[in-house]
Parts: sequence; structure tokens; C-alpha cells
Amino acid sequence: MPRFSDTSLQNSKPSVDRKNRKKNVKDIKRTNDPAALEMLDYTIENNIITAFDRWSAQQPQCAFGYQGICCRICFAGPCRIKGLEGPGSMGICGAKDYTIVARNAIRMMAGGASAHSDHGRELVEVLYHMSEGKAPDYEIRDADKLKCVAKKIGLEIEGKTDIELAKEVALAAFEDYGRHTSEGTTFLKANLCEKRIKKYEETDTMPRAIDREVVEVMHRTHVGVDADPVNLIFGGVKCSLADLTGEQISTDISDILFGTPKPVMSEANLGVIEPDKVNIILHGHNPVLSQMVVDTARELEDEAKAAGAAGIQLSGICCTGNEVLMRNGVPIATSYMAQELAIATGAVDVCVVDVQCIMPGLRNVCECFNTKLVTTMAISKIPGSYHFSFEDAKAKQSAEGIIRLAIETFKQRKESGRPVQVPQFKNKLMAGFSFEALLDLFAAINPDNPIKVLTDAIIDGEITGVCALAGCNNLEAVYEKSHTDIIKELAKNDVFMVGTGCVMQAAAKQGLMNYEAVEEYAGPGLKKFIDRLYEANKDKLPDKLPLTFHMGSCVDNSRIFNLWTAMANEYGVDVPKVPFVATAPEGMSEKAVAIGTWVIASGIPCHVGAMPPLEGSNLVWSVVTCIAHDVFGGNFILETDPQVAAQKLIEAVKYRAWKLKIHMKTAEEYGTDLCQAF
Ligand code: BF8
Ligand code: SF4
Repeated sequence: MPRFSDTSLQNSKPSVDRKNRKKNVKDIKRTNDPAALEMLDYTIENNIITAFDRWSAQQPQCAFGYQGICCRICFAGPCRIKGLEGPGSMGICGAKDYTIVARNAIRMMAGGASAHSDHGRELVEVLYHMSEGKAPDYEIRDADKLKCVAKKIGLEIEGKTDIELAKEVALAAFEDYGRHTSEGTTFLKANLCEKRIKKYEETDTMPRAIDREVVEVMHRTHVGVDADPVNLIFGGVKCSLADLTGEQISTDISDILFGTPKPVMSEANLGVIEPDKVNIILHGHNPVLSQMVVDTARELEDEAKAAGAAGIQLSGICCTGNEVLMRNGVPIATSYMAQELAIATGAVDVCVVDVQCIMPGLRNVCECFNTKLVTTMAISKIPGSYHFSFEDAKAKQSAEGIIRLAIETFKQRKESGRPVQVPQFKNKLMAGFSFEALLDLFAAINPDNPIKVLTDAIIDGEITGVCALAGCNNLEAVYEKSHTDIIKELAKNDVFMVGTGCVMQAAAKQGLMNYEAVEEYAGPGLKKFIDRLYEANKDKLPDKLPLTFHMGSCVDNSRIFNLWTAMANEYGVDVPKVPFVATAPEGMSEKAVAIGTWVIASGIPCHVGAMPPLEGSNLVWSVVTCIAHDVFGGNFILETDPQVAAQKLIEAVKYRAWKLKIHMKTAEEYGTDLCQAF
């Protein structure tokens, strides 16, 4: 009986306490990625400073900040919690550890919600301007998705042209940013199962409007407002559900404008950079410009050849990379933490960035190699870089300008005769698994009820359950090692894996996103399941299916939310009963905090492998690791050891599957309704 198979895996404490988390601060080669290791030798030898050196220089990091007990909310501070008793146990205003930790945490959620949702707003604006004829370079590439989204959010679709419908969808999305009534955000409610709607209404966590929830968090965390940690965290949950609304909007509208991803082959790791071509790296998050660069690059291929290049090689970093991989098969150069190492190859002509996860440190590395760093968004500039202002009315013109700058820089690179250092590591991958693409795979086995293929595979014991892989890179862990260790362990235990963001770039770079990885790492049940899916779909697939199913960028965690909601609806239970877990082995960003929070509020246990700043308050710790489970059905599993983390995830998913199976069997045997109270 899995519930009690190993109780040590069910307590809320990490296996290594804070004081015993040892790091060798002198060894900056903190990675298991062979390409990054080769580049680190090169950067160390050539005195090129990267995040790996800066990480070492930052050690030891401030223990107050690490635990979340440093407050800088007003400038009577900064205040730190220095002890358990007396005046030093509070900030100057009297704020206790739990208030400070909770305030800091929910401000991170507000930061994350702002980033995802503003990304979504850009897309809504493009859709709206396109519908008004003011963004002529954009079009509706997936009219079926447009209709499907319109229908889902309650719009009448009959008798309307696609353009009319696009405008109505855009207006409905705008309303989710600024509604002044309190019925809940449309794009969220349209995708939740009934029981979750009820849960959020009962707990006053249903977001009213995205902007409003972010503002409310900033207000309630101002000096002298909310001091109650539980109240603060519930405010944070509401804000994180506003974040989910923004992510759903981002995914839906990206698919409408640029197409819903389908399985596609590509490659990943620094070996995709080709020195004889004009190399352009697309980095950041928003597909509005990067998709335009992809389309325009095809047209300017001859110009590149006329300049002596073998062609134009695009590659991606971070979630812009994921967006153009999913829809166009553009290869992945690397993930967040190694972005400077990609530039240090010396073979990149232009690195074009939009918003989020762009290290300011890129500029110094670019200067070493005459790589042009191009910023494109008004809110995201870097001193010393080129700025091509992005306007959706002239998107193609901007893309052409960027590509021509790259061609010019390529010529200079060739004339200079400067050597390049491109590690010859890359791996084959298959990506492109939108929620629709996954359902399409399942439909080849069960056309009437595709999701049942997945839910039955769990009930029949073929696979253990599902795990969502998400999140960033963080040098608190060994870069990409936590990702790869956890993936291999889950695979061995027959866990079906879907994912987004930088984890999936680690999987792709390290050969864990192709069929060879299924043969090497999958347990017998998982292999059988993946083979079965392939056999039913082989006429339409470009290759055999991979070990890990890439669902897109971080905003596309909404696709994962759609997946577990469909599973819950199929089982006829609320989400907390679905055998589904999540992990962010190297979480780092505010966005990751927002995502992790709505994951647990959805009712899913969520592992985080780099310690978030919560350890300074036992009360807050117990709220997010235990009480959250009682209220929402999901909880954080905070564990820095990847092997232990994998066991905790397996334990959690097995326990859920075991409980669900027992109740389903009982209902079947006695002809009763499925119990809802377990
Ligand atoms: O949005 S996983 S490091 S790139 S924040 Fe950033 Fe984290 Fe990567 Fe994608 Ni998500
Ligand atoms: Fe210090 Fe209170 Fe100001 Fe925070 S809000 S810095 S704890 S005085």
C-alpha cells in the first residue's frame, strides 16, 4: 500500500537542512551539460566573466535574504529578523518573521503575474490591432482555435467572420485585465472544472481582474497594511490565479495568431550554431517579433548567401526559443543559465531579445566578440545595445532590419578571421505537443474520448501518473543536473512527463526528448504506452515519440492546466484526486513563484528544488507545505536533493493513483457514484 511505503518521504522537511547545504564555491563548473562545460573551460581561460563566476563571487549569500526575513518595503528599514524574542525579533514597525516572509513571497507572485500577463497583453493588442487592420503583417493562422476559444469563453460564433470574432476575443481578453466587477476572470473560469470554481469562490481567491490583483498585492504589502500571513498568502493565491489567466490568454492568442503547435523535429545545444552561417539568436519570451524574424529569415536567405554565408541559422534561448521551436522547429541553442556561454562561442552575429530572463551580463560578452545585442521592447533596454523599437504596425520592417544587421555583422566576422569555439554537442528532439496535439495522439486510439487513453493507462497501471516539468535554472543547484536526474528517475518509474520552459531545454539539450531516451530510460510501462501511441499515429508523425513531451514556453503551463482539468473531468473528480504532480527542479524567477502557487492552488503537489525564501518563518512554511494541502489539495515539496525529490514525487503520484483506483473499483463493484470525499 503506497500510502505508508516510506513515511520519510511524506514529511514537509527537506532532507538537508539549511546549514548543511554545502557548495564548493571555488568550483564554478557547476553543470553536467557537456557543451556548457567546454565553454566554461574556454571562458575561464580567456577571462570572460559569466554568471558562473558571478555566482561564486556572490558567496556566501545573505542568510537573511535567503530565508525571506529581510524587509525593504519601507526605508525606515532595511530590517532583519535577528532572533526569536525581544525587539530584534521584529522589524522597526513591529512586523514579525511571518509577516515579512509572506509579504516578500506574495510580492514575488505579483512580479510573476505582471510578467506573464503583460506578455499576454502584447498579444491581445496585436490581435486587436490586426482585427482593425492596423497590424498588416499579422494574420489568423489557426481559425479553428479562434472559434474554439471564442466558444469556450461564451461568445456566439455563428454568422461572424474570423476578423469579427478575433476582435471580440481580444475585447474579452482586455476585459480580463481591467474588469471592475467581481465575477471572476473569463479566460480562467472557462477552463476550470466546476469544483475548482466553487473552491476559489469559497476561499475568496477567484481573481476579479489581472491588473487589479497585482495592484491589490502591492497595496496590501505596503508598510502598515496586511500583517496576517495567512490572509497575505490567500491574497497571493488570488494573484497567482490572475497569473494563470494571463498565461491562458497568452497561449490561446499565440496559437490563434501563429498556429497551434504540432509534433516537429529539431535539435538542441550549442552545436546547432553554425559558424559558416549568419547566426541569429532569438531570446526572451514573446513570439510577436521572433515569429516575424523566423518568417522573414526565409525570405532573406539569398541576401545572406550573397554576403558569403551558407545561409541564416536561427536558434533560440529561453521561452522565445521554446515558442519558435514549437511552431517552426527552430533549434534550441541553450537555456537561461548558459545564455552568455552561447555568445562566448564567438559565432553569434546578432542576439535579439524581447522581455524577461535576459541577463544584463550578456552585453559584456557580446562586446568581446562584436556580437550585436538587439533589444526590441520599450520596457526592456540594456545600456550599450542596439534598439530596434518594435511596433506591431511595422513588425516586418523591424525583422528585416535585424536580419540585415546580422548579415552585415557576419561579413565583419568573416573579414576579421577571428576564431570561433562552438562545442560539437547537440541532440535530436521532438517537440510541438500542444494540448490539442496530445489529444490528437490519443484520438488515434480512442477517437470518441481521447483523454481516456491517458486516464485509463493510469488506472490500468501501465503508467504511474503524470508529472509536469517546469521552471528555470538556478546555480543553487548544479545547472541542469537536477533536471536530468529527476527526469531519469521518473522515467524509470513509468511516470509520463510533459513540460515547459528551461527544464525542457535541459531535456532537449541532454538527449532526453527523443525516442533513444525512451529506449534507455523508460520503465516497461511507460515504454509500452509511448510505443502504443506511436503505433497508432505513425503515419502522421515525423519520428518515434520522445521520453518527455514538450508543451511550450512558461506561459504554456496553461496547456498543462488544461490537461489535468480534462483528466479530472474524465475521472469525474476534482483536480486534487488526479494522479498528477509537478516539479521545478531549479526554480528561480518570480514567474516560477506565481506558477508554483497556482499549481498548488489547483490541487497539484509541486516540488521546487532550489529553496525559495520561506525558511525564515515556520508558520509560512507550514502553510505552503501542509495547510495548502488541506485547503486546496496541493502543497509545495521543498527539497534540494534531486534523488530524494524524485522519490517524493513518485510517492505522491503513486498515492493518488492508489486512492483513485480503490474508489473507482468500489464504485464499480457496488454500482455507486464515485466517492468525492477522499
Ligand atoms: O519563462 S523557465 S529561466 S526562460 S522564467 Fe526564464 Fe525560468 Fe527559463 Fe521562460 Ni520561465
Ligand atoms: Fe522595517 Fe517594517 Fe519598513 Fe519592513 S515595513 S522595512 S519591517 S519598518
